[in-house]
Amino acid sequence: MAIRYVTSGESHGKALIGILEGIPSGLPVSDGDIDRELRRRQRGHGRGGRMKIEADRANILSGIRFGKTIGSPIALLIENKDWQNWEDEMSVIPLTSSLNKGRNKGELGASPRPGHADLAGAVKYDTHDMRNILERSSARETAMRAALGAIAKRFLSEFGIKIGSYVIQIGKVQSSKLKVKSSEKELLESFRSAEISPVRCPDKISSKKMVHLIDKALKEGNSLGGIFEVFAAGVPIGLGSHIQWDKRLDGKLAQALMSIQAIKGVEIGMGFEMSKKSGSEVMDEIFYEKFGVRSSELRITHHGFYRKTNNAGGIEGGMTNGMPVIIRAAMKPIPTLRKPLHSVDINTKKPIKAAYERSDICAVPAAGVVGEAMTALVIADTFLEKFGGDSMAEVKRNYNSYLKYISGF
Ligand code: EPS
Repeated sequence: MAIRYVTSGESHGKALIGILEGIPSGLPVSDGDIDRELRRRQRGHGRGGRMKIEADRANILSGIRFGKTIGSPIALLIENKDWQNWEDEMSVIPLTSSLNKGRNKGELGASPRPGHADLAGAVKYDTHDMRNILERSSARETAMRAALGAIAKRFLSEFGIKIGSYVIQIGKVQSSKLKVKSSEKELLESFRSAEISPVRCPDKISSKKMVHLIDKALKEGNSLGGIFEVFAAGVPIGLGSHIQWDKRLDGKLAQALMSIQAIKGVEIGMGFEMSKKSGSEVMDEIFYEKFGVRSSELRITHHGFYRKTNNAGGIEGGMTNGMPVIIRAAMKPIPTLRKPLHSVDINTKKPIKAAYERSDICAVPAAGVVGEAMTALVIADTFLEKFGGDSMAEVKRNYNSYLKYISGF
């Protein structure tokens, strides 16, 4: 592992904190780079009232001097603006009863929400106050992942690697652009279209249908999930390795993506669909052109080998094969529902309706942005494992020497 990071913070606590270690010295990073990603994560039709309260901004506490990394751990802080409404409920010190006036705000009572961390967490951490669990299991934490991922993206951009995402399904509405893409041009076009869609979906007609579906779910007190696709374009051949289970890049990406709140499935490239087809239908045939592929339809591979299809999603044997890396992640519908479901009172053990507190209706567009961050952190880590150095100049020397080597392979 070349880079490591941790986050801390509760959804309605004072702030989120993140520490990222292992980024070489000499990388230009500004709070603007980070805030741009934070803003992208906050958008998306279907977010609840909370996003009107927060305007996430990163406060860089350490690791950056005069606009560049110095090789030491980078610490970030994102304030929770909503905290001022929860000071009593989230008090660090014990409250006297006179201070305890806000105690019932967002009271979950004793009714765990099906699909949420409430019940398993309460039993595991020995508490009947499920706020102790939900505050940390909340997807609020993903704001910090987006912030840390922004630094990883900034690092990768120095090597021409671009990470993006778009939504391909919300509820039953699918985008018409489902085929796994092989060309960077097509990926970047989809990305650009997604950036101006209210649901981050590249095609306009499906976007409209998705917005309509979310509005319907809102009226019905329901919630929706969906699927987003993340890509990493410009990735060199040979990141990750076949030699050990925990060195396989697809395994690392699956864990990173699966760790995002509410994600229930991850596919690489054609994924599950591949299992229905015969071998000859899905393998990406290998072609060669001496000076690398220059066509705008196919990526410049830095070496002569290329594919016309990308069903493998850019990964074979746990290693990048030079094609864009494509990952899909499926998000379940948000479990907090105005339409109450059956649950059991954890004190009386009697049937009860599940609690409702303010929540989002659909957060798939935001989850895609978080997926980009997690992908960037994994790719940056494997990249540094291979081309590692303490300064950007050293990493660039190592990388350029590899490019020279593969061009003559
Ligand atoms: C979340 C519930 C909602 C979301 C929150 C995740 O927050 P609240 O309970 O304050 O209304 O808005 O997401 C964020 C705050 C965020 O920044 O993404 C949950 O229970 O997971």
